[in-house]
Parts: sequence; C-alpha cells; structure tokens
Amino acid sequence: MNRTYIKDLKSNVGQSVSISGWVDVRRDHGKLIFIDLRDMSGKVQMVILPNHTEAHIVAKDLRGEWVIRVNGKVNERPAKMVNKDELNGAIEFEVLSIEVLSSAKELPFAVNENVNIDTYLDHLPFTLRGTRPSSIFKVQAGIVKTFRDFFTSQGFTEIQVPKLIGDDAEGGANSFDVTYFKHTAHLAQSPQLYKQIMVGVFERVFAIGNVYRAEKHSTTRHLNEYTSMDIEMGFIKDHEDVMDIETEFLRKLSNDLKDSYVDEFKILSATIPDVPVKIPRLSLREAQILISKETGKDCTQEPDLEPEHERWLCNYAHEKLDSDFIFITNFPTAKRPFYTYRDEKDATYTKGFDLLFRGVEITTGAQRIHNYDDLIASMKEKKLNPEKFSYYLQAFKYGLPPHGGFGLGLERLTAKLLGIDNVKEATLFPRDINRIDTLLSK
Ligand code: AMO
Repeated sequence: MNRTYIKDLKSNVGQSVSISGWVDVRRDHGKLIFIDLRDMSGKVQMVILPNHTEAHIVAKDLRGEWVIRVNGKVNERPAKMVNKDELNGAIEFEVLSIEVLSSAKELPFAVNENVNIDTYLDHLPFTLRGTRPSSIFKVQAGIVKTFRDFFTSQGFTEIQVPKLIGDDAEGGANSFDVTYFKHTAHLAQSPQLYKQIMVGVFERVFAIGNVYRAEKHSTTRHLNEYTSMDIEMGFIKDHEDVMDIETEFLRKLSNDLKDSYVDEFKILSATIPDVPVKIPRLSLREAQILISKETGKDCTQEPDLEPEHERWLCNYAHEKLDSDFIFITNFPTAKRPFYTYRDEKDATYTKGFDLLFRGVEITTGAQRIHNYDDLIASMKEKKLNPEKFSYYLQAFKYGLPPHGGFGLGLERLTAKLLGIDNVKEATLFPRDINRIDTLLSK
C-alpha cells in the first residue's frame, strides 16, 4: 500500500491507508493504547484496540521515537471528542497492523521538554525534532526561498563564492587564519569582493552562503559561522536604491510568511511584521541627536551605535513611526570598510547604512567606490596595501559601474521574526567560541 502523509488523512475518512513516522507520545488507557504519530507533515492520534491482537502486542513495546509503518483505518471522531485546534482533531486512526522500522534507545528527556540551552544544544540531533525547533527551521527555509525567488525575479543571478580567501575584506581582527597554504589564508568573512567583481559580469548578483567571524565572545547575537544573504547591483543612483530593493524584498517576505507559515508563527507566539512601503530612514547623526534629546545622555560624538541605542531606535520606530524596521544611514568613513562610497557633501561620512529590526542590526549595506583610483586612495587611507588586492582591483581597472549591495544575516533575521532571544536557537548547528557541536571544554 502507498504511503499517505499524515496531513492528508482528513481527506481519507472511511478508507484504509498506510502511514509512517515516529512515535511522538504513547498513552495507555487500560486496554486501549493511544499513540501520537509524527511525520514530516504533521501528527495524528492513533488508537490500538485490544481485539487487533497482533498490533496490540507490538504497540505494548513501542516507546518514544521508534519509527514505524502502520496500516489502519481513518475514522471520524465522535462530535464531543473533536479538537478544532489540531490538524487532525476531527479524526482518529484505528491501527490494524504495525511494522517496526527502527527502534530507539531510552530517551534523555521528552522530545518537547523545555530544557536549558546547553542541554538543548548538546542533544541537537534529538531536540531539533521538537515542535518549536522544527517550526523555526521551516520558517528559515521559507526566508531563504523568498530571498532566492525575489532576487531571481528582479534579474539577479545567483553566484557561488569561495570560502577560502587570501585576504580579509571586512578588516578587523575577526578573521580566522587557515595555515595549510603557502601563505596564510583566511575563512571568508563575507562574499564582498567576489560579489563586487561579479557586477562586472552579470550587473545584478546574489549569494547565500556560510561566512566566518572569529568573534571573541559568546553573545546572544554573534555566531562564528553564519549564513549571509548578499546582493550586489550595478547602475544604481546611490545607496537609496539598495535600501529600496531590500524594502521590496522584506514586503514580499512578509506576504509569503503570511501565506505559508501562520501555523509556525502561532507555535512560537510570534507576529509577522508589516513592512511599510518606505521604511523610515535616519542618518546616524539625526538618530544620535534624537537619542540624546530623549534620554538626556549625549551620544552625538560616538562613531557608531551601541546595542542599547539600536534597541532604543527600534522602540522609537515601533511606537512613533509605526514600523518594526528602521534604516540608519551615513556612518562615518572611519568606521566603514575601505570599499564604502563617501558622501559627496562630506567625505568623512559614507553612503552606507544599517537596517535595524526589533532591537538588532540585521543588515549592513552601502554604495561602493567604483572608481579605480578612488578605491586605491581609500585603501591607502585605511593603511591597506593595494598590491594585496590587485586581483580584486582588476574589476575596477577594467570598468565597473556605480554599484551597491547589502549583507543580511539569516539567523538574526529568523530570530527577530520569531521573537527568539538567542541567535543560537535560530541556527541549526551553532558554532561559538565554546562549542562546535559539543562543548569544547568537555
Ligand atoms: P557586516 O559585517 O555588518 O557587513 O555583516 C552583515 C550582517 O551579517 C550579520 N552578522 C552576524 N550574524 C551572526 N553572527 C555574527 N558574528 C555576525 N556578524 C554579522 C548581521 C549583519 O548586519 N560585506 C558587508 C555587507 C555589505 O556591505 O554588503 C558585511 O559583511 O545581520
């Protein structure tokens, strides 16, 4: 008999079908045995009656996470037993025979038990099966799908970029060294240089891939390996065009989530944000003046936003501007990477931006310097040796249009969308300074 998925049982009332999955919960009520069976599509309550002797004998041995194939009949539940909130609350599956495909050893705890984060991470191959984690990563897959679909529909070409690189583009101390090669190589902190090079080929490109940051601390928003969703586009007017297309993507994402992931948001008690046609935009200085005025603490001389400022600005946007998102623009040149375009009005500021969402920065983007000589001058100002970047510089030497792009952290976006406090919970297998699967101190 062909396998029927659990979500489709409702349309098979009165029929005999075969289903397969994991034993989620088992309850014995005298001679009646109830089992909730879980497959990739949902859960159903099964009942094993004592008169089906063989099935009853097998069922007595079943425990949590055993994998079984079951033949049986889909019955309507009596009216007073119907549970409207459940996928299969109106039916019950009467088991006729059971085949054990795989047994499981004794479980460390119940699959949906609320355990502390370390216990949760120690047991990921098991804990990820829970309702909450599996909902998180279903939504995450949906985000990636919309990103890919949206940018493809806008004429962008998806590219695969190397993760082993010769020099670090983002600068700073947080790049990992790789010592295998003749010269020390690095793990890519972003696809930055390659996505810019590829503007010379395709004009519009995007990349979805893992990037690496040697963050020294374990925080609730930093990972050592995360998924960066990047775009780069040619022939822009300035960074406003980049913010516009990110806004359009977010509006599409909000719609797609509302179409396909309402159940998952319900499980996580999270709300899908509405995205305004124009996400509010403030320059860093405007934002700092506002924060200083409202909080009485002067931050107008600081070159960047502190995490508490990001939270404040998000609250402000939510309360006063009716938006869960806010762009902060025009960061100082001194604080941005060498490739960032400078504001013509004042070259100490850039045409770079951050996007803040529900208290956290989820994106950095900018217009880039496209003129070869200006780029070399900018490198020298940042005490970088242009010779080390000669490979990348060919793209500029041989003509690159005005361009810009952004990098969006998938795990931070997932966490903030779903109201998750720790970004590690929005990462399938998070790496941080203390843990690569198992605790490194173990
Ligand atoms: P940036 O370094 O700001 O910019 O990174 C872009 C976005 O990536 C996410 N992110 C992280 N997520 C988890 N753990 C980390 N350690 C971490 N670091 C960054 C954030 C952040 O906003 N090349 C530029 C992008 C560009 O200009 O196109 C860059 O990488 O969501």
